[in-house]
Amino acid sequence: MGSTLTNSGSWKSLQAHYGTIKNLHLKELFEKSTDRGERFTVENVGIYFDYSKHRITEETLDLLFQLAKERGLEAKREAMFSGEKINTTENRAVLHTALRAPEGSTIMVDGHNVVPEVHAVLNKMADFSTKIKSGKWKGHTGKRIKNIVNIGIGGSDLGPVMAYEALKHFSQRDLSFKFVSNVDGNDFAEAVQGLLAEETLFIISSKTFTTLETMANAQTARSWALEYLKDPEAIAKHFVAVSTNEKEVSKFGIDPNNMFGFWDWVGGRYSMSGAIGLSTMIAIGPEHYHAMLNGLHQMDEHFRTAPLAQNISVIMGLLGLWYNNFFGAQTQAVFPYDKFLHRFPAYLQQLTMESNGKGVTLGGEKTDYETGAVYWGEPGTNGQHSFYQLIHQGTKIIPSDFIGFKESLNHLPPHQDYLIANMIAQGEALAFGKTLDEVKAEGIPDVLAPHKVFGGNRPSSTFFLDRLSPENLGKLVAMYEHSVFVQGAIWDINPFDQMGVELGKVLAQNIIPELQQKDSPIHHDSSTNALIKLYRG
Ligand code: G6Q
Repeated sequence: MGSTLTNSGSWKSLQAHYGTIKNLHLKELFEKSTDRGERFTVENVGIYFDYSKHRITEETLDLLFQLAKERGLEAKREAMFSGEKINTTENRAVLHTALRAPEGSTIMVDGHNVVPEVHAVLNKMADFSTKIKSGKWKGHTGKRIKNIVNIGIGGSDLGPVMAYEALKHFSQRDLSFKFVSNVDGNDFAEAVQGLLAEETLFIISSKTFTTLETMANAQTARSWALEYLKDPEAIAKHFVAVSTNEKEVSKFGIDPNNMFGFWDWVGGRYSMSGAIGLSTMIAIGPEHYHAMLNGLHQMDEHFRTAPLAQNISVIMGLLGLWYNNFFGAQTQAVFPYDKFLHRFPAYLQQLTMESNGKGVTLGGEKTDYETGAVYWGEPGTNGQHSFYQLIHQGTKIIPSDFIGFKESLNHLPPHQDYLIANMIAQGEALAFGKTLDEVKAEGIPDVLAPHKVFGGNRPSSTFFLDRLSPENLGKLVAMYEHSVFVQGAIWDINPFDQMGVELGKVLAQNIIPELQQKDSPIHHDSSTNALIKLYRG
């Protein structure tokens, strides 16, 4: 019995190999091979990836690459890039890579090349962004737009807000950007505090244009705008849409000419490089936006063409799987040492957990192995003053990604040296720790000494790039996207559907009328009934 994965030769070899490696200490590995810190690295497309501080040997890597081959990773990768309908549960191609394909390339979906459409939308976005920037696009009363409010949730929010925050340094500072996602009315109320409707543009971002939260916020935005602008004709100047659903966009009252489209072959959480990035493009301008696309594309090409052993996303994905499936690690931490990336872990949380949080194979069998890890993180150095304690001395194994930039976007010595010194020191301390003898040698009394021991042997990756430019942000995003793909391919799950998220969209719809019609009968379990009654008052 057992799945094809756990029955495969390479899986069994990895299991046996795990037995021989689980007690090996990183200290030993580094002592045995003094150039390990250079050998276990890849430098490509401007990313230096150091994976030497992982509990692996050459043999581990060989076995992991063998597993990837045995699971058909290379063929699956090609199937994605060439537009095969690999999202089998929704019968869709998976082509976020087409959103950043250079003009002139060819990617066929259902017999036609989608690249020209992608560029037509990008050009329309650029034209619109330039009009906003120059003040040529005027609000209903003739004033220029000063505030952009993106209304969207999940994939229609996390990418845009992450990218805006990450690239703020490159943004046009006389425009303000707000992001409303939560159906909690406080989110909208706070976002529009102090804004004038005549200077405000709402971007309603929703692939389906039916999502409860976004539609509720969009209606509230319309009422808010009309309260000041009075005239329904004003909507055309103050609302634009990003969607695949032209019918619903028109029904809402947005002129389809002011709609920026995308396609069903782009998953929500993979959509930030298409029209969903409209707010990003307005903020940083078309040129920087294209630089971001170029970074994404460079990483796509790297993933598509680099041999497995030199492929950054492949190695990342396999290392994650190694800890997840053999060491029993439950979580994976991401620590960007750059404050601009403070929403990056939240963005990755959706990307990784919505994609690989699956428990059945493509064939519908229950997996007999663990799948997606819990991703979490915060920027360094802040995390060091709180939860890093558990990573250093707790009982859990938490593989960690450190992301740093050689150059800061703000030259304020000595901050950057302090920042990067901290990042490097954390990886070092996690790997090598401090023994009881070393603690005692420092003159620490015996009674305290055990508390000051750091076991070490805690794995981490370090990613170093030159600076947080739009291009490099693009590379980082694609790097993680593809590492998610690698794991999904090996686990034989579908990283591109999201039935669990869709369930949430349905469940609340049943309870809304029960909250609103206070006398209606309710037939849930006793706990749910009691909560509904409590709210009804
Ligand atoms: C992403 C998910 C989900 C989705 C939101 C918003 O991959 O499917 O987060 O992006 O539920 O959906 P709409 O864009 O359709 O409003």
